[in-house]
Amino acid sequence: MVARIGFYILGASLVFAMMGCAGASDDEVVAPVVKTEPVEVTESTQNKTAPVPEEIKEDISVTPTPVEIENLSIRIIEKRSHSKDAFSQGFEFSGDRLFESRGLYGESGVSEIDPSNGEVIQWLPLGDEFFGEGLTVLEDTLIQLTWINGVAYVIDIETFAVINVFDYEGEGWGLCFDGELLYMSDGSSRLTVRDPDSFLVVDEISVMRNGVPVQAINELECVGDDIYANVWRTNDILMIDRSSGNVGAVIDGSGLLTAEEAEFADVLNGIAYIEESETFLITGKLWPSMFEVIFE
Ligand SMILES: [Ca+2]
Repeated sequence: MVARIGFYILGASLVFAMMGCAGASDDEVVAPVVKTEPVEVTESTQNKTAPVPEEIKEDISVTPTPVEIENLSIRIIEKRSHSKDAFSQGFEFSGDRLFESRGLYGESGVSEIDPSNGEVIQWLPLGDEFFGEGLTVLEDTLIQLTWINGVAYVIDIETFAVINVFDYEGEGWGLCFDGELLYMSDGSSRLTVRDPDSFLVVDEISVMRNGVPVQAINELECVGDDIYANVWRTNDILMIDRSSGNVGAVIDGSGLLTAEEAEFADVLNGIAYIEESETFLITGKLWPSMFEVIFE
């Protein structure tokens, strides 16, 4: 535990140093963020209604390619606790370790959480001006996007120290790594394909459902030849062919929470594949629960 706290202080100090938070002395960075004024989840904090980029409008002119789309449902294997304070933006395993990115201003950061009960094991806060978004595992690092800050943090998976920062154009929403390339969503129907060493765009994919672009692609999970994706403000999880961008299956993720649980919960968001069992762990923003599931 002492080592964990040490990692935390080191990581937090580095983040503050890298973000130019002058005045935040080491003495002040001693414990997981003290939230004296919880950020209220309002329309403005979740407002992602950016204008549709020109290139997306052009997508509409693309000749529709009929694709057989499978409709799948969710079979729950186990329901587990998840922090209702976690505005989940990225969710991914590295072996049996589970990592989560949290959003909202003043609440953002990266955590390692216990997959059996959702308890936080390590926590690296972002500065108050940063809004955390998608997260993926790349070898022995984590990469965390920010929404409109235009930076992605590369974090040592053991020490939680920030070891590099990438700049990028546009918004950051979801991120996954297929073992060779990174795939990133930006709230439109477009996925940018990026070089993992430089973070530069090497290709683009337009996500199409029956020939129609799907907007607001959010959290991502690379599994084999497919990318699983949440769609903001829906209960759909899409299975997308990563080479064509075509949606091959739609998974209905509605009805997972009880009415009581849903009262303060935000949207479904967060897909983490469990390689060993070939199952998924899914959750949502401010959800008190996460679910190990099979799509069938
Ligand atoms: Ca994921």
